[in-house]
Amino acid sequence: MEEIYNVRFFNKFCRLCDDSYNRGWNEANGGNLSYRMSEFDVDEVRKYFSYERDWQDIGVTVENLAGEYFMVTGSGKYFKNTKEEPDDNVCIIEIDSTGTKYRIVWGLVNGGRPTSELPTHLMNHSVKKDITKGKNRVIFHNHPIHTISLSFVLDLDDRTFTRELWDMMPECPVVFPRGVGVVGWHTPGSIEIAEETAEKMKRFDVVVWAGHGVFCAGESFDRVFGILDTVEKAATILCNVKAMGGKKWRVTKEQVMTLYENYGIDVDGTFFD
Ligand code: 2HA
Ligand code: ZN
Repeated sequence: MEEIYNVRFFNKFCRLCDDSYNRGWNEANGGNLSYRMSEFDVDEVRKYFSYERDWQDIGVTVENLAGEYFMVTGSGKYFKNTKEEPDDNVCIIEIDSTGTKYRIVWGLVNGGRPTSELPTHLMNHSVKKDITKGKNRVIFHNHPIHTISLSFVLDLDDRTFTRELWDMMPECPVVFPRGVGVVGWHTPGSIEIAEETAEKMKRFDVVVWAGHGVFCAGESFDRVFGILDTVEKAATILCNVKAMGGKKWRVTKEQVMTLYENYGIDVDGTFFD
C-alpha cells in the first residue's frame, strides 16, 4: 500500500479528494472521482492487481473504453477518508473487451462497489476520450453550495448559466471557454442522467445537475479542480450580488470577446447572441 500510494497518479487522485473535501464540495459520501489510467500508469501498478473478483455489468456500453483501467471512488465512501485509507475507499477497475462489464482489480479491501454514478463517469469518459483524442482523463463530480443554490433560481438552460457565470470574472471564459451545460433533475445514478450528461459533455467540460451538483471533465486532476474552483467562485459572487440587490451593469459582448481575441482564447461567442 505504501508503495502504490507513492505513485504519482494515485497520490494526485487522493490529494484531489482531500482538497475537494476541504473546500466543502463533498459532504459525507457525496461526490465521486474517476481517472482513466495511461498505459504507463497501469504498468507502474500492475504488480498490485489481483483478478479473483467477478465481472459486473456497467449498465451502459462503452466500447471505446474496452480493456482500459480506471481509478474510481467507492460507493458510499467518504472523500474525507480517501487520503488516509485509500485501499478502503477507492478501487481500480478493469473494463472487459466488450465495454459492458468491469471488475475490481485493486482496492475496496473491506468490500463495496465503485461509485453509484459509474454509468455517468464511464459514458463521460467515452465521449471525452473520442473528442479529445485521448487527452481527457479525469471526471469529477461534487456538490458545491453556491452552484447548487443557483440551480434553484436561474433558468435551467446552458445559455443562462454560462452568461451569468462568465459575467462574474474575466477568468471564467478563460477557464471554461465552451460554457456550462445544464441538466434538469433526475434520479442520481440513473441511466437517464448518464445519457443526458454524456450528450452535454460533447460540447461542455462542465455540466450542472440541477438541485444536485456538478460534473467536470479534464485532462488532469489540476484542471478539473481548477474548473470547479472557478465555477464555484463565480457562483458565490453571483449569489452575493443577488443577495445585495442584483447587478447594476453587465459586461458587453464586445468587452468580453475583444479581451479573449487579444489573448487567442477561443471563447464561444454564440452565448452572447
Ligand atoms: O453519493 O454524489 O450523486 C454520491 C453522489 C451521488
Ligand atoms: Zn452527487
